Amino acid sequence: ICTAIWYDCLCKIQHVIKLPLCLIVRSCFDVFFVLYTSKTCPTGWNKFSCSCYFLSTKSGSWDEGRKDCITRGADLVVINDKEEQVLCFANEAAWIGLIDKETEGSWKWVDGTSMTLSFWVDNQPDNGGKDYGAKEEDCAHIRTGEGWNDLPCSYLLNWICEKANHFTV
Ligand SMILES: [Ca+2]
Ligand SMILES: [Ca+2]
Ligand SMILES: [Ca+2]
Repeated sequence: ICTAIWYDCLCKIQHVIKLPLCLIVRSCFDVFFVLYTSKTCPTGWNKFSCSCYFLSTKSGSWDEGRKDCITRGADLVVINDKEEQVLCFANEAAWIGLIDKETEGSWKWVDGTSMTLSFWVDNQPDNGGKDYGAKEEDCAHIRTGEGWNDLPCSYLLNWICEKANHFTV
């Protein structure tokens, strides 16, 4: 709810100062108005809020996906809110930047933040890698038109990169 209030606030501010601003809401009272670095995203990337997004056409392990994103000046997507979650629904299941490799059950984003808001589908994460001949499931992916599931990191999926399109705060 507070996200909607802040977005409304952003609209009003923009009317006054006429600068291309975007809004980063980390929590209700942890909010930044930041300036876009560019009005557009690179070809092949989708613009949404303060970031640009890229869905890979290839598939690979979670590590391969992350490496590819870094090569593109981005990283695997960090899903910060419901709007971003909806945006990331794709026709392909895809890796996101969320892992519990370090400590089982303690999910962390690639930007170093802990997972607070989550969109797991029912009965996930189950760390049930045995179904795939692996020991564990430590990498999260977004299912087609659904929420998240954990899978063995070596599994081959597409991936979603996110590139910040604003000056850092
Ligand atoms: Ca994000
Ligand atoms: Ca796990
Ligand atoms: Ca699972």
